[in-house]
Amino acid sequence: MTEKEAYSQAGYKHSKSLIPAELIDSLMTEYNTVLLPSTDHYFRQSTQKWEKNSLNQFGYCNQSFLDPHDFQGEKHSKLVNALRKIYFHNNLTQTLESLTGDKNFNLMQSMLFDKNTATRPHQDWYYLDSVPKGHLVGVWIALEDINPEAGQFFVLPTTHNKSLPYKSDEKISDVKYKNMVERFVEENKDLIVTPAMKKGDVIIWNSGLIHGASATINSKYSRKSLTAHMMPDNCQFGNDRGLIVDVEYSNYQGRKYRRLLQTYKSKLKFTHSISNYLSNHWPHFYGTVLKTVGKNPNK
Ligand SMILES: O=C(O)CCC(=O)C(=O)O
Repeated sequence: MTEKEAYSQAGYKHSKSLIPAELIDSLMTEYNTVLLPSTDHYFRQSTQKWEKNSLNQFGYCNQSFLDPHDFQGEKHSKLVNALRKIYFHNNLTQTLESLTGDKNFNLMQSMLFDKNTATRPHQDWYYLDSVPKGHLVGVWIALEDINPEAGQFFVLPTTHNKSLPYKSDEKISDVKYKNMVERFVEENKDLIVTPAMKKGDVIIWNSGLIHGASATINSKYSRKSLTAHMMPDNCQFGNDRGLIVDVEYSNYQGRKYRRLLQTYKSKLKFTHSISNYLSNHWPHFYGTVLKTVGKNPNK
């Protein structure tokens, strides 16, 4: 079986030593000197809120950083550059192209983790995917050798072929959706694979593959890692709940990344809190309100 066939069958691939250590070291220098001590607000994927860094007793940032590839301001410029060198590295680009057969991958979303946040299992296509579906890929990059007690990234091979039917409230409330996926994982524990990740290793997965992160066993261990979601240029961007998004791109050395202009505004903090509360506690009411104002209720 070729690597491409194995990827297509399992829905993921663990590629060892793909990202050179010196690129990771440069990124970590910027992380430790600029981002970790920063007192700015950053938007957090895990809480969907703008928050300042909160550090645990071992000095690791409790929250992940969303879309650091497009952080604004001079103070972030070296960090942003170090990230783009990793995300657009030839080794990664070539691996993506040879596994999927797709070309010209654009960077649609990124995340940086200092420690495990025990991400609940999900399929990416609920949140973001190519249109037509199934061409977006997830990328997980180890920025250090990951200790098994840190809490580990896991996948459920072959589940990218599985369309989990959403009930109407699961389609709007991501908490209810994740409860449903968690029940599936609970019933299919024997499928779980937890690759042992060393610094520079990468996992690549299809947007339909169920994945998540296990609980932290010992919080003295960090779990420094990056993720990216990348999509071939010839697709539209959206999700499998019917959303299609107009994307604005910027360029980095001939490659395209989604322009997000992540800058904190206190009004946005309030708006995000309200919409999160409503979508998870009153999904049908929230869906009706959004439809009334002409918005797609599926985020
Ligand atoms: O690293 C993690 O904890 C999970 C990341 C993830 O699920 C994703 O990027 O889709």
